[in-house]
Amino acid sequence: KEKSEKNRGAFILLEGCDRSGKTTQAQLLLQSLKDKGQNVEFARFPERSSEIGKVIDQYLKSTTNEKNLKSMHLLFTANRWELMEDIVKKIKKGTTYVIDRYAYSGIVYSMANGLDKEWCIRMESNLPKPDIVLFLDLSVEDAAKRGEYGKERYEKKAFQQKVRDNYHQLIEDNWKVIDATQTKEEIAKQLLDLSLKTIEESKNKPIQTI
Ligand code: 2DT
Repeated sequence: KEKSEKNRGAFILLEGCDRSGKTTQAQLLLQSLKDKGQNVEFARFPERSSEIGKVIDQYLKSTTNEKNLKSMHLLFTANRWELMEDIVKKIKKGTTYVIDRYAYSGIVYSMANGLDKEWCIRMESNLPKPDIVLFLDLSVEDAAKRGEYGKERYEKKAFQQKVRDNYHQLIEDNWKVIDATQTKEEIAKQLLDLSLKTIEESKNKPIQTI
């Protein structure tokens, strides 16, 4: 095994529908891991600041119907590739990454737009695979109770219902389904415990691919 893969960091992913508390929990998790002395960084997808990210940002903010859904899907995928090279380098050197959304968001949102599941999955192949997927699961009714959805293209109840159903079709062995109706503190504790365990268990394992 490559020397650089000894004592690597972990790739911890948070996924969930809009309003599942994912972004809040990602920040809490980042801070608690730091407090535990872990070497940890944060990233999110889409990363809207790159050239590709700017196109994605415009797409998400517009509400006119998009005809080139496959090409949009590939831009989201390209946005992952453009960041993951550096992220993997750092993981191999021992940095743990907490990432907010990734390939699975790509698959479930594109499927909700009517794209074929197998096609979507195929387009994500060979990307680095997370060591754990922390899926914050919440019914669309409970999500809607948390206040108004935002104004971006996907922030509508019927669409979110599809997204949630699609997530449930993707659950694999490395996923943990977290009941997002629990208190913020309860969720944070579960995420921290699972993350610390994953960091321990991933240390000397190679990074897998999707
Ligand atoms: P936030 O920035 O609020 O998380 O919303 N999305 C995301 C896709 O359609 N495809 C993808 O590959 C990814 C990563 C989910 C971003 C929105 O973009 C959607 C919600």
